[in-house]
Amino acid sequence: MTGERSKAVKNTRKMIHIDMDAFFAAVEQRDDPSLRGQPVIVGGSPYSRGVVATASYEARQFGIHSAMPAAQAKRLCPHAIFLHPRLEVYREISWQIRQLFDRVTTLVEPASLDEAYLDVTASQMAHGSATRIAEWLKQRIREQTGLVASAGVSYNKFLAKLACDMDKPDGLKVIRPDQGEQIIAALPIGRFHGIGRATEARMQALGIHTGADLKATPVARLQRHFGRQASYYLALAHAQDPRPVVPYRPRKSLGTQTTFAQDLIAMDDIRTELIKLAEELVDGLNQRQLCALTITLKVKYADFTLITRSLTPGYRILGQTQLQPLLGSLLQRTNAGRIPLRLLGITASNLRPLHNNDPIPEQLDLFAQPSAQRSESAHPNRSASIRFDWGTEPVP
Ligand code: TTP
Ligand code: MG
Repeated sequence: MTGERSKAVKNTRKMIHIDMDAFFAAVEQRDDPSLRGQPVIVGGSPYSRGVVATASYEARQFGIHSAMPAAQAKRLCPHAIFLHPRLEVYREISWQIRQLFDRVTTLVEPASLDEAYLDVTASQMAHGSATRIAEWLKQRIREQTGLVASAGVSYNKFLAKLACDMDKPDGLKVIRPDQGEQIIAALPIGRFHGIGRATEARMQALGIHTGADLKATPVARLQRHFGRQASYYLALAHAQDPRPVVPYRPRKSLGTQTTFAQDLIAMDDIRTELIKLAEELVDGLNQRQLCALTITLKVKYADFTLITRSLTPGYRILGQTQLQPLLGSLLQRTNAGRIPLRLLGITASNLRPLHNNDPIPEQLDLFAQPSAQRSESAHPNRSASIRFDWGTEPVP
C-alpha cells in the first residue's frame, strides 16, 4: 500500500472518545445536592499522605488536580470538601455507560472506568454520523446516570481523545481530517499520546517543543534518541494514529498464587495454604458470577522448577464442594510433601457465567481439617504476595 493510499484509508475511520467530566466528584455531587457548586475533592485524607483522585471543576479553580497531595489541596482551598472514593458506585456507573456504548458498536475499548474509545466507522446509527452518535451518547448518559460526559470525534484515537480534552466539560468537539494536521502542529509536545514527562523533557532538550517541531525532525535523529517509538511519534506529528480500537472481553481465566517466605514441606501446611487459595478463588468466581470448567494447580519447587497439573472434570466448578476434591487429586500428582515448595497457585479457566439461580454450594472440607482450626492455622511464613488478577483482557 502506498503512503498516500494508506493515509487515505486511515482517514476514513470514524472514532469517538467519551470521557466523563470530573467523574468521581460529579457522582458525589449528583448523590448529595448540598455538594453541588462546591469545591469537592475525592481521594485520600488531607491529614495523611493521601492524594487527590479527582476534584470538581469548582475545586480545580484553586489549582487543584489529580495526583496532588491532599494536604496541598487543603492549603490551596481550605474550605474544600474532602470525600473518600465510593468505588462500587463508580463501577456501577461505568457498567451503565458501557451498556450504552455496546448499543452503538461492538468496537468499544474502555480506557478507564469513565473513558472509552468507540470505532463507529461501520455503524449505521444516525445514518453513520459520528457526531450525531456522540450527541446521542451524551444525551443518554445524562438521562440514565444524571452525569455529564464530554465527547471527541475524529478519524483516529489520538485526535478523538484530544478533541474530547479540548472541549471539557460538557463538550462535543469534532476534528475533521482536513483540520488534524493544523491542530497537531501547534500542540505542545507533552500532550502527544505516549509522551510522558521524561520523554517530554528529552524532546524539549532536543529543541522539539510542538507538533510542528516533531514533524520537522528527521526520522533518523528521532530513532537515535527514541528507538522504535520514533516512527510512531512521527505518525502522530502527521496527525496519523494507526492504533485500532481493541474491544475488551471478559478474561479467560482467574487465578491466585502465593510465594512462601520459607519453603513448605509439611503436607498440613501445604493443605492449609491450598484451602486459603481455594477460598480466594471461589470468592473471586462468586463475585464475578462465574464458574469454571477447568482447574489448574501450579507448584514451584525449591529449585524453581515449575509444574502445572490440570483437570477438566466434566462438570461446573462453582464452589468448594467441587474445587477442594479436585485440588486434592491434583496435589497428589505433584511431589508436594517430598520436595519443598516455594510457590502454590491455582487457576480457574474455561470460565462460564454463573446464573443467578445456580446454587452456590456450601463449603465442604475434604482436606478434613475443622474450619475453626483452619482459619487459625495460617502459616507464619506466608508472604503477603497474594495476587488476584481481575478485570478484562484485550482480544488478541
Ligand atoms: P479522568 O477522566 O482523568 O478525570 P475526571 O473524570 O475526574 O476529570 P475530567 O473532566 O478531566 O475527565 O479520570 C477519571 C476518574 O479516575 C477520576 O474521576 C478519578 C480517577 N482518577 C484517579 O483516581 N487518579 C488519577 O490520577 C486520575 C487522573 C483519575
Ligand atoms: Mg473523566
